[in-house]
This record gives sequence, C-alpha cells and structure tokens, in this order.
Amino acid sequence: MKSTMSSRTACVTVLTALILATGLAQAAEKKDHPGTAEPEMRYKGAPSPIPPGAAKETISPKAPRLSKDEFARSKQVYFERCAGCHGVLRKGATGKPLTADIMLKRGTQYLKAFINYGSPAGMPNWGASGELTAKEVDMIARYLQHEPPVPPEFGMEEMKASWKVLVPVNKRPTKQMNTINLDNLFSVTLRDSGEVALIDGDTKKIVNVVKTGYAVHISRLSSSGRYLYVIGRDAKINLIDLWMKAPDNVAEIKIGLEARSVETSKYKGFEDKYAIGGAYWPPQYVIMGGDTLEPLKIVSTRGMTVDTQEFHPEPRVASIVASHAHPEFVVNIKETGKILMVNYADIENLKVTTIDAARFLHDGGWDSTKRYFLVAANKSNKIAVVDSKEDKLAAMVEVGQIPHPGRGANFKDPQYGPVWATGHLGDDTIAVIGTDPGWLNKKHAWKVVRTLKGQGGGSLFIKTHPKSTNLWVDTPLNPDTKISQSVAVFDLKSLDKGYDVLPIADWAELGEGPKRVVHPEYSMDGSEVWFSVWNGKEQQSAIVIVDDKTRKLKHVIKDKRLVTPTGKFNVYNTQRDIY
Ligand code: DHE
Repeated sequence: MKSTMSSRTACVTVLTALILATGLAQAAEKKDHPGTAEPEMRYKGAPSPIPPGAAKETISPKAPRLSKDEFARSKQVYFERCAGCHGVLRKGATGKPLTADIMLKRGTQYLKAFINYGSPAGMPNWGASGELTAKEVDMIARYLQHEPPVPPEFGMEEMKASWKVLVPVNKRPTKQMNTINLDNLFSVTLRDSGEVALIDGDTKKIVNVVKTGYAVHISRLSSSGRYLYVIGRDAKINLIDLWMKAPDNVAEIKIGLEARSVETSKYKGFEDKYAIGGAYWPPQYVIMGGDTLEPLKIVSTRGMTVDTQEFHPEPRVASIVASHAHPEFVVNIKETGKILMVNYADIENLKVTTIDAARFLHDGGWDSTKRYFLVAANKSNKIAVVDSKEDKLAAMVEVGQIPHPGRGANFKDPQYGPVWATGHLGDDTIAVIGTDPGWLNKKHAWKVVRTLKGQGGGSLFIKTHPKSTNLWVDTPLNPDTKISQSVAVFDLKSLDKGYDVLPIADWAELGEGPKRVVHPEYSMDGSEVWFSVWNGKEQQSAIVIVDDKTRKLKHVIKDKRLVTPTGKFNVYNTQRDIY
C-alpha cells in the first residue's frame, strides 16, 4: 500500500493534539503498516466472501448517526478489509475486539485517528495510506459504535437447499474410464477464476478445468484416491470423480458463507465413507456422505477460549486432517485454540475429545509415522503436537514469529533423527523439530533441534519428499520481489551449508506482474517439484517444474486457462499424507 503525503499533511494539524492525548503518537510516526510486517498484512488481506447484504443492519440509538447508505457501505468495507483480522462479529481474532461497547467508549475522534494512522500493535493506517478516503474513515468510525450486523446462520435446511448430486452414485463409472495416470494427477487451485485445473503429471497437459467455489482454497483426496474434494472461500464444496472419462463434478454443497477446510475419512473400514467441511462462518463443521456430500451432522464450534476461558461467538474452523489411529477427524479451532478429536464411528452419538492447545490454530501436518499431528498456533508463535493415538497433547513447541508450515516437511536429520520443519511468515527462520519420542531420539523429541536461516520472512510453504534430499522453502509474501519470485533450497545432508536460490519466476518468462512463487509440490515419485508462479488475475501465470536431483528447470506450463494458480495437490502424495 502506498503512502499519500497530501492526506497525511492535511490531517496533521488537527490530529497532532488528539494523537498526543490518546497516546497514539508512536503510531503516527510509523510507516505504512505500523507493527505488522508487510507479509502478514498481505496474507490477511483477502476479502470475506460473506455478502454484506446478508447481514442485517442494527442501528444502535446511543451511537452516532449513520444513514442507511452509509451503513450498507460501511458493512461492505468492514467485511472486505477488517473481518479477516477482527472477525465478522468484531469479537476479536488475530486483531483486537471492536465490539460496540468498547467503540462507544473510544468515541468518533479517537477512532478516526486510529483508523487514519494505525497502531503499533498491528492496525494498518487505512486513512494515511490512502486506502480509505477521509469520508470513509469518518463513516467507519461511526459504524463501529453500532452493534455489529450478524450474518445469517446456515443450518441443515440451507445446506440441503444448496446440495446437488449432479451424477447419482449408480450412474457413475464402475471402473476408471480414462487413461490418465491418476496417481500423478495434480489438482491446481485457480484462485481468482473459481476453478481447479486437473493436470496430468506425466504429460504436463491440462486434462480438465472444473468449476468450483469462489476463491477456491484447497483440494483433498479420498482414501481410495478416486474422489477429489475442493473447497472455496464461499464454503462451496465440489466433489470430483476422477474415474470419469473427463473427471468432473458429481456433487456440490454449501456448508456456510465462508470456509477453508475439507477432509475425508481414512481410517480402516471407513475409507471414502465420510467427508468433513470446516466453516469460518457460521463457525461450525459438517460431516457429509463421502460419495454424495449429503449433510449428516452439523456441529457448532462456539464456546470458551483455551486461556482466559471466555465465550467466543466466532471460533473459525482451520485445518482438518483424518486420523490414521482411530476413526477420527482432527479439527483445529482457531479462536478458541482447541483441537477437537471428532470420532465418526457413530455420528448419532458423536464423541468429541477436546484437547487444549493455544489460540489461533491454523495449518499443520503429520510427522512421518502419522501418529503425531503438528499444527501452528500462528499468533502464539507455537507448534502444538497432538498424539492421535492417545488423543492427548504431546507438546507445545516455541518457534519463530508466526509459523506457517502448510503441511510441513518430514525428513531424517543426520544428527537428530526424524524431524518436521516449518517456515515462518514473520521472520526468516525455519524451525526443525525432533519428532521421534522413541529411546534413540527421545531427548530431541518436540524440541527445536535446529534453526535454519532462509531468504526472509513471508514464507508460506515448505516441502520435501521421502525420496529427495532437498528442502524447498518459498517466500511469496516477502516485500522484496527478488525474494518473493525465487525459492530457497537446502541440502538435507549438509543443512549447515545454507541454501541455494533458484529464480523460478525468471524461468517462467512471464513479463510484468507480481509473479509470486508459491507452494512447492512433488510429483508422485519425488523426481519433480512443481511451483506456481502466481501472477495478477489479468496477467499470465505459470507452473514451473524443476528436476529435483539436478535442481534444473525441466518444464514450464503456460496456458491462458491457468489463472492465478496457487496450491497444487498431487493425488498420490495428498491421498497418503506424504510430505
Ligand atoms: Fe490458506 C491452507 C486459511 C490465505 C493458500 N489456508 C489453509 C488452511 C487454512 C487456511 C485454515 C488449512 C486447511 C487444511 O489443511 O485443512 N488461508 C487461510 C486464511 O484464513 C487466509 C490467511 C486468508 C484468506 O483470506 O483466506 C489464507 N491461503 C491464503 C492465501 O492467500 C494463499 C497463499 C493463496 C490462495 O490460494 O488463496 C493460500 N492455504 C493455501 C494453500 C493451502 C492453504 C495452498 C494448502 C496447503 C497444503 O499444502 O496443504
């Protein structure tokens, strides 16, 4: 975000006294995003897909006047710019609570200064940066003093109304009807076109582009590898049958108004039986039929936070994985900081074991044995380790600033035995954590055994493969384009030697655009690693494929249908949790 000096100068005289009086002088001196590193701001910047019109206006008599139009416009600005950090209900998430009682006490002048200049604790300077006009700042300052408009609930009736079985189970193929090597198929998120591209990993050809939800987020595979589940930010789940001649949608459903996670049952005897979706709004998870997406059980996640034990009305569902030790889903709840072990053996009498972890649980992955799940409590700068066999917290590990592992990377450290690694959004380190509590490596288990230095902050994903000796670390949200457009690669046999840098975006030869290099993903046999070169919506993007052994460019996939590719999910590796 650019700084507009004219608006800053115009406001300065009036506001200086106010800023001093309210203790915000420090904020006024700061640059564009006081207290929040740019990578973090970029990451949280995506607008909430909740239609502002769906949330009813709630004019509070004590709050300053706001016209109907201003209310509607403020709602939109809030959902687009603020809800990601402060929550839809303004109860506070990674940003501070902005409830009407607190806002009324602050008053319009204070809030205007705050919105204009930001705060050292992380609030951006929306006014001074020119992102919001002076009129908008004034409007939002008044809006925040009214009760927050509440978006509607989304229960069984709404889900059933949105649910479509496009091809009934008995009309689907009984065997694979195409000649694709499905094990090496990649499902590629086309973020801004609301689609996934299915790419044949052997031929590098696009097999089909399938319509999915808005700003589609992740893909996951059923236990058998036949079904692909895709979730959009608008909470739409698409079920794609990979056995069809041209793999395509066979069912779809909406599980709420906003969501990020989907997973399927993988325990012996329950393969392909259930799917689960986790929603941001309403805060709930839903268990569905695995081959139809029929909604079967909806469970709210509203409840008490793990630390202060206060009620939180909007605890969003972050990552979900299927346990291999029990018929359970591991469901990570962001704002309450609790990990739910949801046993699906008898969904009429659902048993849920609640494990206390830490706030702002986000993404994570299994250790190499698939007994321990390691999940980032990102704003707590911790990794929580769950023992899925005992249904207990095994450890909380302090790491760097805002860990963001994706699913993380498992490998054998020459000195410390089996380890799992995560990069960070907020600093340039890579934390390597011992994962073997057995007698041989016990003293290293659940400790940071090494801290590697990478290219910089703004890292989102880290990856290796059991057959590889490379560790790849992306940095797509680093403000320096040299860093965001390249990738660091470490040699697992000599980690102390530092890293090499590969100029992935240059290899794509795309011309103009942000060209962020994001999300390394291995081919089935671990011989290739695929990177997305994520460009602007109107610009050309690409997938760059690197030979893992030689670290040389192997292939570039360019196609006008590849609009804003981000996550890529190889069928074989995703199905078996290999990373
Ligand atoms: Fe993601 C995983 C939430 C922004 C690409 N992202 C996840 C998961 C969650 C999540 C909860 C874990 C799912 C699971 O494992 O079940 N992501 C969020 C957000 O709330 C956030 C911060 C803001 C938003 O508006 O959505 C966000 N994510 C992004 C992006 O901007 C990324 C980089 C590009 C994009 O496609 O939108 C992005 N997120 C991804 C990817 C994964 C992911 C590729 C899966 C990684 C994997 O290897 O499993």
